[in-house]
Amino acid sequence: EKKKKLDVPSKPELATSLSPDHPFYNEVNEVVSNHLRRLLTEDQELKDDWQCIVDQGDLKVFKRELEENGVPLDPMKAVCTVKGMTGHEVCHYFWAFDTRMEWEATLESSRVVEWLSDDTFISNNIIKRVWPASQRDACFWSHMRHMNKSNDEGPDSWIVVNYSCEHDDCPPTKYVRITMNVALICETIIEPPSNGNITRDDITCKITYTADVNPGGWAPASVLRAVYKREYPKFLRRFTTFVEEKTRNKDIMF
Ligand code: 18C
Repeated sequence: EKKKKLDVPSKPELATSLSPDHPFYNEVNEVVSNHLRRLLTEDQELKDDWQCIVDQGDLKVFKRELEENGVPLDPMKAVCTVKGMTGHEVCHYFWAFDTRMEWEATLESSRVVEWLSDDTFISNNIIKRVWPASQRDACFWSHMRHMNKSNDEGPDSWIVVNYSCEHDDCPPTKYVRITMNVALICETIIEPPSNGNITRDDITCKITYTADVNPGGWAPASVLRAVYKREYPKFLRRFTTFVEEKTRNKDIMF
């Protein structure tokens, strides 16, 4: 049976509201494009050197073991499928600063350092201490954008990137500074209902999360790997449950 063409409510096309003269403009665009390029080679990567460390069906976590001068740098990747929410909603809540502490269990505190535009801000995040390592913090920009589609049939996609940066109002003086390149990419899949009226039951979101984190100095690899294996799936469950609760009785944000 031929699928009926959907009447998905239109939304304004968003590129970035960051001005092309902004000092971060080139970096933000470059980092976003690199993530998209990386996503396109995903299946190949999963076949080759990625190792699956958690498989719960709808949620899988992969890693690649990597160490530099004794510092564990294992790139992490997770894929997760959730029903009842759009990629726009999932990305919105991953990016939104005002609700970050409601789902982030690994942070002790978080503060905005500077807003660069209405889709990009810099924050300072103090991470809970993991014994026996010293306490860490991070300073990164968070950027959210809608991805332009190459054709009308493909899924609607959004991306959020959290990428480490330096800022005069956020010197790395008190804690060990971690650096990272994290991306959350979401695709919305809509199963067309026969009556044409889309409800949350017709929506599935495919999430791809990648995290390259440098713990910024000595950290015992075995402890870190055990923490990652436990914390990444926990984060995805907790975060997606949070989005589900936030969106449950609300209009769908396409
Ligand atoms: O992406 C996530 N959150 C974003 C918004 O905050 C953002 C943050 C990313 C920081 C991630 C990584 C922190 C790694 C820290 C290394 C610390 C080294 C300590 C040495 C240990 C031996 O992009 C979601 C991030 C989900 C992260 C899951 C793994 C994090 C492990 C962090 C350790 C702190 C855990 C404390 C938990 C204690 C529970 C009792």
